[in-house]
Amino acid sequence: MKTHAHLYASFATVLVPAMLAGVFAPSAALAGGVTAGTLIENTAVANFDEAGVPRSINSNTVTVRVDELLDVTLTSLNPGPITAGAGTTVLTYELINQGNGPEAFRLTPNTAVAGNDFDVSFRAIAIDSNGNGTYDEGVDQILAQPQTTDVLAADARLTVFVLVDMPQGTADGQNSNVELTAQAVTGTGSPGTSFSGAGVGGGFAIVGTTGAQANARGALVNAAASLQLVKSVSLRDPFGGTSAVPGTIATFTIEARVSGTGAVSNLVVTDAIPDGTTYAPGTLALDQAALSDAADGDAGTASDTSGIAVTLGNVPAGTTRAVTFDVVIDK
Ligand SMILES: [Ca+2]
Ligand SMILES: [Ca+2]
Ligand SMILES: [Ca+2]
Repeated sequence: MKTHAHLYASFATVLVPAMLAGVFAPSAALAGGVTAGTLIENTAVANFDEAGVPRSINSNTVTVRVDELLDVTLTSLNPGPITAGAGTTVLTYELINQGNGPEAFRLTPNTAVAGNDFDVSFRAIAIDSNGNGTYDEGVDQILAQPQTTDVLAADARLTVFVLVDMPQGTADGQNSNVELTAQAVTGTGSPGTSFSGAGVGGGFAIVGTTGAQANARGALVNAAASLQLVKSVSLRDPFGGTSAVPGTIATFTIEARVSGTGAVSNLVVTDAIPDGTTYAPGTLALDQAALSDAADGDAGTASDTSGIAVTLGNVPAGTTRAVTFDVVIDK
């Protein structure tokens, strides 16, 4: 150690970045250490007096080229399970090239993680081309299979999106995990495994402590809204009773009950006017507020021939909407 300390103190050690010939750029500390391909040159100096005259001689120079370390980390950027509904869900991961040289990484998704309540279907892997941290359809690049990143510089970070689709029939509150694996394209293996000639400048590429591969898990929970449609009828006969005779007014109530989590969208309730009855004009109502029979600005239409239709649109879970209308039993 003393010898080394002396050599450094005498400026006999110089670092020559092979990639940037002639340019010495003191860089921030790299995760992977000194940049791959760097030449570490070392010349010893001896000072002495010869017959009272100060003399100095140099040793031969020893040159060591720094090999390339292959290391990678991958983390999920979703702080907890993503609440996912029908359609596509985006999980976000961050890949960091922890090596000391340029490297591309192969990305492999696994949607069938042990313990899943259900498995999502894999759609695509995209990279955050515009670097804003969120997935932008049509802007962020979808990777072709086999999904492989561009070559990333040492210490470069890349935000990766995994797009998955919710299978139909998944119950509210069910959980699923999606695992992403990143592997150095040059090779993976136990730490210390070396690939001759595969490193920067034709040097060795050596697998680092991460094994040159990493995986991370993102989680999602299904927020499913389910719809129940319940129909009931009450009767008022011409005699003040509740018998079903010609002339009896039948009031139908259709309840749309949305439960679970999330919402249903584009909800439209329709009903035909039963044979043997006639629609009682002006009786259509939604949650006891009258709707006009005409197709106009409100949510409802009604006629004897076409029946009733009420547009409810987006209805959040935990909501019940009630549509009512009257028919008269034909005489
Ligand atoms: Ca490389
Ligand atoms: Ca983006
Ligand atoms: Ca209307």
